[in-house]
Amino acid sequence: MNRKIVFATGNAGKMKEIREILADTEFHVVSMKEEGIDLSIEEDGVTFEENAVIKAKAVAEKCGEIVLADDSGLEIDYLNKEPGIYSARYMGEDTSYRIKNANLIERLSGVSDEERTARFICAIAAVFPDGEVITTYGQVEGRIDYEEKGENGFGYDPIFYLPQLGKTTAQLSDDEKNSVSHRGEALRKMKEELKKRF
Ligand code: ITT
Repeated sequence: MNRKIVFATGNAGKMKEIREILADTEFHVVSMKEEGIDLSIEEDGVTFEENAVIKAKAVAEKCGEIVLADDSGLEIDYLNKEPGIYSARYMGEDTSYRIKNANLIERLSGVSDEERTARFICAIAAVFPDGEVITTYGQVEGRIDYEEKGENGFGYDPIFYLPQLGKTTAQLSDDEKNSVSHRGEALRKMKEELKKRF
């Protein structure tokens, strides 16, 4: 029987990508909701890694499975790396990304291409049933676009432009995004760690 991994996320956009990236493993990946775990977790760490570990440990306390968590976000250099670890909470958790994205574009009005640099960052934490905790990391460099483009992905994807591809990450197919993204990189590293252990 395939070994189970519980993913400690309530974000459906992340979960879709995680399932695709881990599809070629022996693991059966379920969300915390599918595992029947309903938790609101206070993310009070000061780094992506700390918050990923906080989420994974909170769910690991509720089940005996391997638990993974993703903490990620967008750093914009011109805005002193805002929204950073506060990416989900920026302008309020319930504010639509139409509004958040429009606000970030507005805050960069008049700013040149060279100064619009930004990156998506992702830390993945794993808590194993024996208590071992490890993290992996991924990032992808890009720029903040001048308008929203594309319908795929989620969150800040419509304004995150990849100069080398001439597209925002919302204009990429799922496979294309996963092959270049912060989450793809961090999860591929985590797959290697899982292979060493199971
Ligand atoms: P969980 O904590 O339940 O996993 P969350 O959405 O609260 O869900 P985070 O605290 O890690 O997750 O916040 C990440 C935010 O960063 C996310 O809500 C998006 O706004 C943004 N983000 C991260 N990865 C992204 C991606 O691939 N594309 C677009 N936006 C992304």
